[in-house]
Amino acid sequence: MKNFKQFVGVFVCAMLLFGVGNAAATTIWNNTGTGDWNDTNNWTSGIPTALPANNTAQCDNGGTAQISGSMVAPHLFWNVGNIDILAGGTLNLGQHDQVSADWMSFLGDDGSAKLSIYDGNLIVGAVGGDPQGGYAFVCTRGSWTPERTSGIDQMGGTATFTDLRTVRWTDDQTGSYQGLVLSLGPLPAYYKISGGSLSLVDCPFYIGKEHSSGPGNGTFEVVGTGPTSITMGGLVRVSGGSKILADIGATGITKTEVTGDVEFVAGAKLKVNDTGAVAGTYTVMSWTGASLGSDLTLDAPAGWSMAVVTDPITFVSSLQVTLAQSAVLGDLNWSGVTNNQDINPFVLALTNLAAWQAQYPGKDVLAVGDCSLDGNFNNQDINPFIAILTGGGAAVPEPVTLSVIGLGGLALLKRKQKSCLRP
Ligand SMILES: [Ca+2]
Ligand SMILES: [Ca+2]
Repeated sequence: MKNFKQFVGVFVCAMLLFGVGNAAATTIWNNTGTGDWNDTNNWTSGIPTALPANNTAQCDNGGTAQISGSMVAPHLFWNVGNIDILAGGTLNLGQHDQVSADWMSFLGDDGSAKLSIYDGNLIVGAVGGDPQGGYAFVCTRGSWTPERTSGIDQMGGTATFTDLRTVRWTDDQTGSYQGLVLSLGPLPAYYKISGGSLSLVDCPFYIGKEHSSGPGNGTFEVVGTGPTSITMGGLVRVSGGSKILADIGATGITKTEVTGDVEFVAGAKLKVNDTGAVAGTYTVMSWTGASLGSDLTLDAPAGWSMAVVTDPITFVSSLQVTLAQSAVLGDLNWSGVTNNQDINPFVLALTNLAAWQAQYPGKDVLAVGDCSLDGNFNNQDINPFIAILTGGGAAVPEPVTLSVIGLGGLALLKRKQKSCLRP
């Protein structure tokens, strides 16, 4: 009873301090299918409004809220469900001018959730002076139910996180984790951007954040399919369990700039996507007035090697890596393995080298085609190529019938070439 009295006392004091009108209120999404955010029937207590009314928007039922107008939610607690920000839509979570006020938690304690930005706007922070807001989580520590993944999938539009940076937490965390946090601890979370603009204004970005239960498991993935601009102002820290997937060399990424420190914690990965890789030297990130510290594990696609050009420890103005593909003998289509898929490219290279080079620009035909290892690529390489394909070399197993058909074509080619060579 004593505790209860204390509780009542605290509650009454709180009511006196903040007033009934300002008491926290929650409105819960009750549509298990897909519905309009701006439809009061989809909420238990009405459409979320700016303070001081409904200041928490919550969803636990797996439904999808679509936003096509200008909507606000001072707090977002989307445990299980989805939010789609459509063309012309804006979700503004910047409603406070105080720390620890703007926040969103896609996982909370109960599940997984996803926010998709199609062609609208997401605003977090951006109200008041300095500081302007609290923090933004994708996947919190919550209760440790395994196999939950939450994320943001940005295909266009804008996402802006402003000045989420001030409060330090000192419970079982290491230092501060205010800012945009992708995964706090081992539960996976991601931010995938394939178009639009992502801006972190004076806001740290934790790609994974170490927790007492383990390293963070965040993935920041940049896919170069549309015009994409990424500006990260503040610390960018990639935890030992997390990674940046960079589709480097891809078209469409117009700007990637970091203006704060970059830390790769030991074991953190920079991984080049498996598709669309092209050999060359790339600037993965560029920044001003900052240093890149600690360790970095490079992880290239199979058959490729990646090396840091610039020293990741010393102060540099950019992080550059070279990407090179290792040659496999007989791999005429540069897929990383030699199999029957290489027969047609082999025939093409022998009969029309210019056409082969047009199909595999920048590739060295000798490196893969000189199966006789005599320094030339010509019909003398046909038999050694067949030997590799049929198991005489380092070829991978393949369906027998396909091989026989392909090899029959090669044998025909061989006869033709011989007849051409002999007048
Ligand atoms: Ca191949
Ligand atoms: Ca040769």
